[in-house]
Amino acid sequence: MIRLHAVPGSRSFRVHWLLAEMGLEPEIENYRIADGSLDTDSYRDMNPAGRVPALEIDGRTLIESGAIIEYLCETRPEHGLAPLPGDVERAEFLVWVHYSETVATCIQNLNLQQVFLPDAAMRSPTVIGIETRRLARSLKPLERHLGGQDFLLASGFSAADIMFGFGVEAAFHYVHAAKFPALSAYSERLAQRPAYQTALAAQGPDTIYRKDFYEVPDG
Ligand SMILES: N[C@@H](CCC(=O)N[C@@H](CS)C(=O)NCC(=O)O)C(=O)O
Repeated sequence: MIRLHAVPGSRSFRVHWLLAEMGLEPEIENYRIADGSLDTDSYRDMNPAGRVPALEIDGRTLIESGAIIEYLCETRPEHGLAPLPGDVERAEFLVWVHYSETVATCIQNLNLQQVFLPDAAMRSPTVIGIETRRLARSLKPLERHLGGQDFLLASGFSAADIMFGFGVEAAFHYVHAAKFPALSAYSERLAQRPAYQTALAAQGPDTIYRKDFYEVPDG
């Protein structure tokens, strides 16, 4: 049994997508952010921080999307979705897997300010402006990198693209896709993958964003 604890549109999509690339179909337990469903004793027994994803697999419960991605690639190497220790691209793979969290943290801070605070008066235009600039700055080196090759690794698609690709799509709620043409093309390339489509259809509709784009408010 493989069970994924998920919020549609969140980092749990990374795990769902990787499982689909491996031809694995998890049972899905869906939650919502900010409705208290992650804030229960039984969920915190799985993920003490009350976050998604959590993945029940191989008789254990794993948390942290990056760790889950690395674990799945190492325990299921036959899918060839990551360079393993000793491979010349291993170090670069690990850098991109973890850099994806640098990008995701900016998005998470913007989600809190722009989506989850219940009252507009609680938002800080200063913080939103700073985080939007930090997000754009963290994407710029990727824009250059992906202007020259189709995927993060020169050898082709890998699980690093799953870690990062999820963030690129979310980032375009806060930075204009037109300013990042290589990343936009990359995001579309990833979205065409059959496994991406499978996971997207199975996860259910995004429950996070209510608008396509969130401008930095005046102030
Ligand atoms: N580094 C963790 C971050 C997990 C995380 O923060 N997930 C978000 C969704 S993308 C969440 O569960 N947020 C719920 C909350 O902040 O209450 C990972 O990669 O799994």
